[in-house]
Amino acid sequence: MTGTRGADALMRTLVAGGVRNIFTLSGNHIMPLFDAALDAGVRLLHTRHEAATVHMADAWARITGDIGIALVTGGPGHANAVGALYTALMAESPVVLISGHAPHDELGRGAFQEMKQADMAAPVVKASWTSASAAEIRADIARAMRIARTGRPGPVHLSVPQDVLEATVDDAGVASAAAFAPERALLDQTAANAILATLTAAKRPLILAGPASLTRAARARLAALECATGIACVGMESPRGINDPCLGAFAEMLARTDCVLLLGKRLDFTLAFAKAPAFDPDCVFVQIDADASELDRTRRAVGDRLAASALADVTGAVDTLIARAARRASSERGWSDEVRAAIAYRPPAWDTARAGVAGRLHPAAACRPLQSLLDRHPESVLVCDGGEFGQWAQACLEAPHRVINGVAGSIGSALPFALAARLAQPDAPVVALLGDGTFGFHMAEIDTAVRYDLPLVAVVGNDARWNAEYQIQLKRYGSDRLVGCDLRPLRYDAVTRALGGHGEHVTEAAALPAAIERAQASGLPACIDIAIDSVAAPMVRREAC
Ligand SMILES: Cc1ncc(C[n+]2csc(CCOP(=O)(O)OP(=O)(O)O)c2C)c(N)n1
Ligand SMILES: [Mg+2]
Repeated sequence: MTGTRGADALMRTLVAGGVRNIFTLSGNHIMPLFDAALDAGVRLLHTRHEAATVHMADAWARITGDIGIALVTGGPGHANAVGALYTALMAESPVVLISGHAPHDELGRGAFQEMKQADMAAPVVKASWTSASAAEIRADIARAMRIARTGRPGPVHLSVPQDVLEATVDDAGVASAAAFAPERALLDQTAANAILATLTAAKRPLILAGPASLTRAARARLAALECATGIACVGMESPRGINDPCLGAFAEMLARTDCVLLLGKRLDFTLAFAKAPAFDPDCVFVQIDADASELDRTRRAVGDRLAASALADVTGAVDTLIARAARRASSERGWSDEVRAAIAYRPPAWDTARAGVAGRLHPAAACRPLQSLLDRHPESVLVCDGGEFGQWAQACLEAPHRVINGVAGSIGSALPFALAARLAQPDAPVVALLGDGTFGFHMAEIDTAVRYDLPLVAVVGNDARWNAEYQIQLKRYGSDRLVGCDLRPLRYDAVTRALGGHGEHVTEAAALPAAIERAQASGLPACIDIAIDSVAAPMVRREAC
């Protein structure tokens, strides 16, 4: 019989949905898909750990705005990938994880690597299921891609049993473009008017946006909304929430606001659950969110102070608000200017911060010289991850694209993120800053970057310590109760050289600019290992300076 192999149907459906790159790690169950990729013209970028495939798909999605696809084998390969889905979920990043799976006809009989994979992924994705047959594989892929981008974006999991991939299906039934298109919930005009009226009546209003609004394209739309309303639009994507050091002295302003629009921003721990002293007890809320559960959560937290709310997608809602907003009079915009100034504030002492020990740099001194590299290109990418050093990096540096480990607060993703970023932006500098502990999670991906010729600059703040946890021990239990947080002063630049990359080791501030230039000019994946002072993450308070 003529027909198409399930694996080929799957690959062609991905191509029809716009997919050109897949981040993967091989395994028995998915070999039909590797084979099918050859004919479908899909590029397989094969990595050294399944979690890295998901992190790469995540960064790819955040930078390109397209869906990121990760492909792993069944059982343990799938299990390795699942943890990384949490980062994508909390970052609201549209990723599809496709996992091989034991064949249907062997399930319950002790099949090789048999596992309840869909159940395992379910808590960290928007939807999770196992493809029932080859006849359904095209619809399954289109549905997974549609769900990933519908409403609040996020990851989706599909398990594909080996017999589904090897079966032959009818040639008909190719998914139409409409099958991939996300469903859109538009903002109702009456609700838009009510929300804008509440904001306009307030003296000190703020608009808070969630992680999906922190991509480059979404930030541009937020800036347009800020311009149209005259109200400061603040994106939040850090587990440190209102104390995110890259928001400067923003916490001071939040405590004074009298009206907040939660624009796809969850009212969760990152906003101290709307409690005083983070918020004024009389602060009024309005909300636009794609998830009814988020509107319920806000109502539970603030009761009647939720003055108006609407179920709608953020992207479209921003356009509606821009179209209907009247800009605040300049006499009323002083508050928004104050908010912007607070966010931009950094303690002047950072300009001259020096390490307390010889042969080490203060984290601010290790980060700041990188800004000139990031400023060289309109598409440059800043990646931040890992502990106290990552917080310094986020507070000190900015770039057109910023990819951070995000609300999940999960460390380890920086190298896979940077690699995918480079693939997405082949001509722009990609700079990843991470702690020494964090570098260890995925350092084998340097090899992947070498194999695929993806130069990037990874800057390791090396304090031979899991410092973020060390700082917690110090504060909570005292200096005589430190345990389990020391690392060896390893040379990650040497590790990088051994893997085929370029390495630099820096122990004094004066040597850093030249090391950055050599790393960037090497044309290789590069690591600048900087000996840093083991100081706590910054807490920006204006009265402190
Ligand atoms: C996956 C994961 N494991 C553990 C943690 C807990 N954790 C958060 S920061 C941190 C220390 C990171 O150390 P390093 O990368 O060296 O950065 P430093 O804090 O030393 O600057 C740890 C263990 C986490 N957030 N995520
Ligand atoms: Mg460290």
